[in-house]
This record gives sequence, structure tokens and C-alpha cells, in this order.
Amino acid sequence: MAFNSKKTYGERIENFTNIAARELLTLMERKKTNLSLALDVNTKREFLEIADKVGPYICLLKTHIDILVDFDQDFIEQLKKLQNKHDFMIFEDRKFADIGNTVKHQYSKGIYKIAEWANITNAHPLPGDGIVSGLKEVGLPLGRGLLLLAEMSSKGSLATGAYTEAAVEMARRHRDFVIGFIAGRKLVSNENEDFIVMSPGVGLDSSKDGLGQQYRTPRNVILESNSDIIIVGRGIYESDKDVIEEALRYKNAGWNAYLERLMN
Ligand code: BMP
Repeated sequence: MAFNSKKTYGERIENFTNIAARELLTLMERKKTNLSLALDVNTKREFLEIADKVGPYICLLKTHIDILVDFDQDFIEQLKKLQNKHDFMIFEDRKFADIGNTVKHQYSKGIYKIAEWANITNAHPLPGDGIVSGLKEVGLPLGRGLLLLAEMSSKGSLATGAYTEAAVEMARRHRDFVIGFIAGRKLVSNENEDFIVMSPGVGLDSSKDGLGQQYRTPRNVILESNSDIIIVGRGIYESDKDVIEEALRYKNAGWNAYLERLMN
């Protein structure tokens, strides 16, 4: 299908001016991983323990910082230490959804000061271009990147059809800051433009969770749908087996699907 999905992650670096995008592709090539861990646990201790174990196998650690019951500045210090130790980037899955002026404050201020530590964050395109412009004012000078939620993995999602297409158009107007999409598949198949696609809703052992989540396999997402990064949460940290073993299983499944895509 798409020309850019036949290129290696490393070959695609030159398609981006955004620092976070370039760093991410470099890191994926270096560590040979397209796995992102969605670490949705509620305590610092649990979070840091799992991140330390799984860190060597991921390119991106995805956080929901506001679900930690004992968040404090020390958590950020510890997180940065693990980032340096294991060489991964951080994606705060904040899903901004307000007007530009408000998201600017939400991104840079408050308790979490997301822009200070998250290399990548994301936003719903729903409010219009102002949301990207507001986040860009804060994030671009810091070398950050943004993903737009063009599709969602949950059953009954309204982010489909014309909405998804409008998200792509919005991204095109902000190529310096918008590095890609949260989506289930590659959305652009033009060889002259490239976006990084990250797909949540990935699991090898279950197909749903009882609350609307729908799971597909790494092979389906990377090989058949030409996505670039698999986002895996409970499949890794809630497994009965060892988290390292599970992380390796997903890392290998994601990377092998990518190698197969390159050879097809
Ligand atoms: P899990 O693999 O445990 O189902 O977790 C999926 C993660 O991806 C969660 O952190 C969720 O917030 C996120 N996510 C999703 O599941 N679907 C989307 O469309 C967008 C998301 O960010």
C-alpha cells in the first residue's frame, strides 16, 4: 500500500522536521522496538517498578498522569531517571479537548506541568485548529510533538469518516508540530507526506474488555493496517505471567510484523 510503510523507521527520519518525531524514529531503529507500554496503574511504586522492568523493550512509555493517587514532583524525577537508564520517550495520553487558550494552560501549568516532561502528547481535533495552535505555542519551543486522535479503538467511536479525514487535514496544516495520529491504520498513503501512526487496543489474548475496548493483534495492526507503533496496556502489566516475558512477546510480535511488512 503506502510508500512510506515500505521504508524503515530510520529511513523515515528525514520526512520529519519535528525533533520529537525524529528522536522517536531514531530510537525505534536503535532499540528495534515499535512497542509502547500503556502503564495505567495507580501508584508510584507500581508504576516505577514495572517501568524499570519493561523499559528495555519499549520505545515509548504512555502515561495517564492523573490516575496516580500519590503523584508528586519526586515521581517526575524518578521517571526521568528511568527514561535515561532505559532510553525511551514519554507520551502523556492527556487527550486535550478544549479551546487553544485553555489547553495552553493545561499543558504547561497546574500540578502536572505536562510539557516539561512529556516528549509527546495528544489532542482531540474536535475544537478546531485553535487547539493545535495553543499547544504548539507551548510545545514546539521545547521540542515536543503532538498526535491527533483521528480514530479511537472503542466500540461506537464517533471518530470515523469525515471526522477522521478532517483530523488528517488539520495535521497537514501543522506539520511542524503534529507528528501523527492515534488511529487503527495508516491514514495517508501519499509518498510525499509521512505521519507516525500509533494504535491502542492491541492484545494477543483477548478481544474485548467489557467496557468497550476492542483488541486486535500486533500483526493485524502493523502488517495489515500499516500502523507504526502498538500501544499495549493490560496485555502486559495485568498478565498472569512475568511482565518482562509478556513485554518481550509483544515486542517480538510488533517487530516481526514490521519486518514482514518491509519484505512484502
Ligand atoms: P489497554 O491495552 O489496557 O486496553 O490500554 C489501552 C490504552 O490506550 C489506555 O491507556 C487507553 O486510555 C488508551 N487508548 C485506547 O485504548 N483507545 C483509544 O482510542 C485511545 C487511547 O488513548
